[in-house]
Amino acid sequence: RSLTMEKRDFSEISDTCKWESPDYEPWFPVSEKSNPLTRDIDKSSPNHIVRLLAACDAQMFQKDTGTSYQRLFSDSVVLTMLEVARTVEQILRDPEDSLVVLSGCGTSGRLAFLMASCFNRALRDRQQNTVYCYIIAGGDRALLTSQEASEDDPKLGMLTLEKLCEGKRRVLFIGISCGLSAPFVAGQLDFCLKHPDIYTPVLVGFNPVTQAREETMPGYSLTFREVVQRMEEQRGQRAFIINPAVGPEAISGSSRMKGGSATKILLETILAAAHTAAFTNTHVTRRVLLDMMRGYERVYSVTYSHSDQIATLLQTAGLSLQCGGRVCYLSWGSLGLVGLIDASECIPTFGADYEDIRGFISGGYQDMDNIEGDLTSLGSQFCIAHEDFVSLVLPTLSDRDTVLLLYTCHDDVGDVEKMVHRVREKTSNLHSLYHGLEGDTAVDSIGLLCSSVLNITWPSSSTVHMQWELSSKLVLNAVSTGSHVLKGKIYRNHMVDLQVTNSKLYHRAIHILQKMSGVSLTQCEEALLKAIYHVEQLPEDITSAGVTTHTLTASRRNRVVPLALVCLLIGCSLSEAESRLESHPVVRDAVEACLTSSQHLTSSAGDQNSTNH
Ligand code: F1P
Repeated sequence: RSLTMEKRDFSEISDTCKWESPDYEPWFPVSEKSNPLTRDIDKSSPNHIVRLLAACDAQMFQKDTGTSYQRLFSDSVVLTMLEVARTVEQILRDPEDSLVVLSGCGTSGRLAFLMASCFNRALRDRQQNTVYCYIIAGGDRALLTSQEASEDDPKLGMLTLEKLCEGKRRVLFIGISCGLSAPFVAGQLDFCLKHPDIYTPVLVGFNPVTQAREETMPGYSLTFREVVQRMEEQRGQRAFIINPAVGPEAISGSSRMKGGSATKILLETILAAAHTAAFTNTHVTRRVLLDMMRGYERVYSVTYSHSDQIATLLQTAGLSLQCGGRVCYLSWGSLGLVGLIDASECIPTFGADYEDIRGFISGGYQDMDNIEGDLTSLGSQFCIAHEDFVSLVLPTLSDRDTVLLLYTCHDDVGDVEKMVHRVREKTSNLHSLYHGLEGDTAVDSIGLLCSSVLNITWPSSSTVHMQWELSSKLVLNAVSTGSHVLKGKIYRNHMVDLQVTNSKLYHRAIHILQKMSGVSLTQCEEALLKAIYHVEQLPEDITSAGVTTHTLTASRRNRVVPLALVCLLIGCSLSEAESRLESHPVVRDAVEACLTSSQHLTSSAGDQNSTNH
């Protein structure tokens, strides 16, 4: 191996642990820090992007390194998981008037839905009553679109929970907020603490409790951190906190990636172990939990052992996006939900159009089994069945578009084959991700019709379908993130053109501006507000308005952060910034052009801007 390769490997190893140092971006919680591994991801090749994503994902499973951070496999984390699993086990043994509620915002709410559906299905298969419910801020439409404003409403969270649990005797409430930050979830946790006779709250997130959000919430007296402190006082008896650190996201703050994967790993481990114990008349043990989590670690390794094929997919999808084409995930079974979730997240994460990356699930809403049922009438964005694909997308499909099939050996291969033939009439840019079982000898007639095939073989187990889901999530996250990186949406490892639709994203935007421009937070906030309201001077009624007013206005505007950034970098007016952005439609190019012209490149774009914090 060449010396440069070895040097790079060495620097990757030291970058892997760098974020754990107390001096590394100390003003950010782990979930918002930028990952030292990916600082040049925006300039990387498809193969290297996959390698970087694999290195970031590996941080999820890193063992305790003796720092102040607890990790997935830390004793304290596993012990709390054990206690929660035993509580679920008790509910399964005596389910009368009891509920296990999984709740969250954005990705966390989508995963709550995915897991509640999966474990209710497992109960139905055993002819048992279902006990799981999900809550997602913004209701079912948030499963497919971004409804981030509801995330900021603690009272709404509380009322939704109260209504759902009316008349129940016992409720285990699992609130998921990767950043320990969503007001919607804080309101629910607080409500549980106030009604300990019925509710036991569990918080799942990926920051230490000392990094829980401190900002006040509209119309609410407590901060997230104060709610967490109250939970800590009850910890281990009436309240549980599961919060290992999994390292910063590959794209800063993009908690749909590791945050989502780790949520799935932790909660599926807890729930699956509780099911096994309750239905085999045993008890959940530490070893069972550890074995399952190690199983997920193997899913990670097996999936990324196919890095070359993942890179091919990412490159193809990137080319489609670059030339105005579309990427469609056509999935069968529960992989359909994974596809829908990944695709829908591209809209808020990358400011993508819903047609850029779009998911379709074989049986549509029948397969979804969501509370509010068929949402098709809400608009074409909510048309998710394969028949919708056939009527809305297929007629105009061409080689510019990428189609990715996701299916397993449990799905109706005949149905997959029919779809393949229809797609092939329009494009040869067809790829497949297939999960099979060891000993599976079926002839791969579908693969023969695809330009690339990613076949993964798994040992048979009762939880293999959940492993397929995680594996598919890793692949799709890599495809959607990597293709947007190739499209030029990312600068360094920041998504600059983010939608400023809630208070977390508002503050993230200000910090990105600060990091890129090197000027004070106050100046950055002013520039952001000018871009949001499209004014050159800020009148009193804007400066005195609350963040909710700002985010509501921002949700109706495009490219506010790039606009503010250009203004800050070259000290120009909004209209000049607009024309500069027009001449550089790729955000990364626009930022670089400004940095070069203002000679900020060496002095202000670095990571050394801490002095202004
Ligand atoms: C919830 C969330 C994310 C989404 C975006 C806005 O975050 O909706 O899922 O990607 O960042 O916030 P959290 O409460 O799980 O930290």
